[in-house]
Amino acid sequence: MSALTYSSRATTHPTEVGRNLLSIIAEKQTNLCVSLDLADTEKILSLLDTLGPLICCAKTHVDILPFSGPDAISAFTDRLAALAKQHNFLIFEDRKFADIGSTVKAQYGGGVYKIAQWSHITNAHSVPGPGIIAGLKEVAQEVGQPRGLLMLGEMSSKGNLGGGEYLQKTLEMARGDKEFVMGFIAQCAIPPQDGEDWIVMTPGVNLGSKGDGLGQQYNTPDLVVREKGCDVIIVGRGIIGAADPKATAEEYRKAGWEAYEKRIAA
Ligand code: 5BU
Repeated sequence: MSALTYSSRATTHPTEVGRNLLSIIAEKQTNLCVSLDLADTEKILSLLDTLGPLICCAKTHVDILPFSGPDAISAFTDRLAALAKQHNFLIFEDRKFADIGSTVKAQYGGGVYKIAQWSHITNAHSVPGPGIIAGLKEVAQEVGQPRGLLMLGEMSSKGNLGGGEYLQKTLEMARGDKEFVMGFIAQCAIPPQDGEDWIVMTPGVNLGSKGDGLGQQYNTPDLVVREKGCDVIIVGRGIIGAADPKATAEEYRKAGWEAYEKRIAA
C-alpha cells in the first residue's frame, strides 16, 4: 500500500486523470466518491450541488435513468459536467465494459450516452483480454480530453470471481498501458513496481450495514483505507439513502480522511 501522500502522488502519477484526481483529493481533503444510483436526474443534480464540496468524484450509472430522448441525455450530462467544474470533482461512469475492443469502442464513444464525452473515468472487465483497453483508449484519444480507465480486479460482491490470480492477471494486463489505466476497482492496495502508482477505488463501503441481501458486502472506511490501503471510498446507499445526505457524506468524508491520515502516519 502507498505510504506516500495524495499530494506527492498528484505530481508523479503516470496518468493525467490520476494526477487530477489526486490533486482534488489533496486539495479538498476528501477521498469520498459518491455513487448516485437514483432513477431521477433532478435528484442526482440537486444532491451533487449539495455534496459537491465534500467529494472528489461522482459515480454514475447513466443507463438506469429514464431519459425521454437524446436531448434529455445531453442536457443532463452538460449539467453534470458544469457541477463537476463548479465544485471541482471528477465524473466516473461505472459502465463496466466487457466486450472485444471493436465493440467497446462503439459503446464508449457512441450510442445514446456518448460516455467518453462527459465521463473522466470509466471501468472495464479484464475478461476479454488487452484488446478492451486498446479499444477504449482509441476513443479516449479521439475525445482530446483527459480520460482514465480503472480495471476491475476484484468486486465487492459475495462470490465474485475477482481477486487472487484474476487480479494478478488483470494487473499484468494493466501494465500494458500505464498512461491510460490509472488504477483498479479492488478491495486492497495493488503493490506498485518501479514508477507505478495504481489508484484503487473501492465500492462496498458503509458505516451502518454489512450487506444488502443481494450479495453486496460492506466494509468501513477505516478498514478499506487504513488497513487495506485503498485510495478512494465509493459510497452509494450509505449516503443517498440517509435522512440527511449532506451530514452523512461529511461523516464518510471525515472517516475516509482520518483513515488515510492514520495510514500515512503509521
Ligand atoms: P452501495 O449503495 O454503496 O452498495 O452502491 C455501490 C455502488 O458501487 C453501486 O453503484 C454498484 O453498482 C457499484 N459497485 C459495487 O457495489 N461493487 C463493485 O465491485 C463495483 C461497483 Br465494480
